Amino acid sequence: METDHIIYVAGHKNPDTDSVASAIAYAYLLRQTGMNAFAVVSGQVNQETEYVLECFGIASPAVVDQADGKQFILVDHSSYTQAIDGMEKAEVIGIIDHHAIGDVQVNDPNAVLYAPVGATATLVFRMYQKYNTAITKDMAGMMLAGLLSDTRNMKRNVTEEDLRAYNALLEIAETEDINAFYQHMSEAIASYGNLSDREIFYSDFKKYETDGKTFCISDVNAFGEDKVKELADRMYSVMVSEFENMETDMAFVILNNKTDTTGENGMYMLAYGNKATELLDSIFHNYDGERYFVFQKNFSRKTTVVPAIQKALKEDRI
Ligand SMILES: [Mn+2]
Repeated sequence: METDHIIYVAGHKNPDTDSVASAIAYAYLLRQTGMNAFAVVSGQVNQETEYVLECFGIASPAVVDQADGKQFILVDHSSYTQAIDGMEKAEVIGIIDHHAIGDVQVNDPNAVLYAPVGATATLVFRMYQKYNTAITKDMAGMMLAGLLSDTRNMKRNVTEEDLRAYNALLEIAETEDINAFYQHMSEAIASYGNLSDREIFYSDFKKYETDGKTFCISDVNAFGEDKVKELADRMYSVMVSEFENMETDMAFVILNNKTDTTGENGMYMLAYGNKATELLDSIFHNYDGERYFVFQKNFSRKTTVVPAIQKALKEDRI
């Protein structure tokens, strides 16, 4: 069967720009090496990714919402809770990721690349160098966008390797005003177009499991403290009404204040579910007693919030 020879390169559910850009750029690289690889997404891309794709004249990858029986390479995730449905019954032949190592099984350990860099795009850039393959202008632009998106304009979780990738990609992509480009990306992601509150809530939503307990975190953005607070209340309503559907023990929302478009200001968090508020307050000690956790600084879900919650759950703190 011909379809047996297609290798799908896919990022996580509720795809973000790094996830989509990495899938596109890595599939492109694999095709240069003779593999029949294609980038796919689990669902519609977000507004930021849409803007970036349009900038570089690239079509949005096809949607694959059932992985069963297909062959995959995963980028930007490695756990079944974040993978396309049916991934347990798919064959995963490779993983490239910068998150904590997940539970997806791969037969060949050499086909797995994990490194704690700022973006998966940096690791895809590493693969281009490994295969000594020229990077086209549009692929450079995509990888650059993935890097900017995950590192909030090179302000967060940036390693030496990210910086090297950034400088090389910037030169190839010929992006004239990188700060303006990032500002447009930020505006796109915080605009949410015509999305309903429920769609906003699920636009960057991830599920985690620690010691048999599950928790979910939705990561959303708004410009300015007033807008953050308004969006926080709307997201709280969604969190409460969707709680049963999430099949989780605890739910959290991170609301980034994107006032400073070259980076980010503070953030809010919300918690709901079995002792979720108590757990979060035991970590950050900043619950306002009613609804909000208020932070002067912005923290990364991946490097700060998730590890802190996992640690608290492991310690059986509540
Ligand atoms: Mn990423």
